[in-house]
Amino acid sequence: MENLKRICLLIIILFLPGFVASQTILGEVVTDPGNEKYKNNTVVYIENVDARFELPEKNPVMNQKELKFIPKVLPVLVGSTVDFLNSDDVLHNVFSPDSCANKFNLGTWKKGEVRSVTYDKIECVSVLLCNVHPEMEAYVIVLQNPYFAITNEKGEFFIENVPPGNYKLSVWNEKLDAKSKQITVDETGEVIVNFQLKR
Ligand SMILES: [Cu+2]
Repeated sequence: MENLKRICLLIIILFLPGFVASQTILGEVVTDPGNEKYKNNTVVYIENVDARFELPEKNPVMNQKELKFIPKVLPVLVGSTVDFLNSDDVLHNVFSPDSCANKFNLGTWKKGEVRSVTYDKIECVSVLLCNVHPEMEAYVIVLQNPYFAITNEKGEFFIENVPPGNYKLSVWNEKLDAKSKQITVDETGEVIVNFQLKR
């Protein structure tokens, strides 16, 4: 009997970490009438989580295809190296004029080639431009932790596998702004948060 108790206790201890549930934060961003087109591509992110995070195994990619940067907005974990890829038959360039983090000019290169930049300053917004095509523009948003999401065309977002805690949830949008919100993620259920984006 005593042995059985011991075995049970051992099983509980071994599997306990697996029972610490992680939750989803979800919701949508809404805008004033006339600004609906900006709902898309809003970054929703937790400002700070007290932990260190592993970088993703694969570098995030910013593509240049059909004379556009794809994606238009790329949120990344701080320390990430972004691979810039040219998928067009024409030459493209990538440069960033903002001095906030990573003022750079990667030069001009042809199809299939990749050049890279490492982003190591938190909450920095890096504007990306191409000096061959002035209409091309995109953004890299550098974040402290991997708990971020980007809204779809309906303005919806999902941040998954968030550990329980109290957090400040913020948004970044190319044209609009919204107040940050204090949220609590506990062990049960989802957290629903909506944002009103304004000019
Ligand atoms: Cu270009």
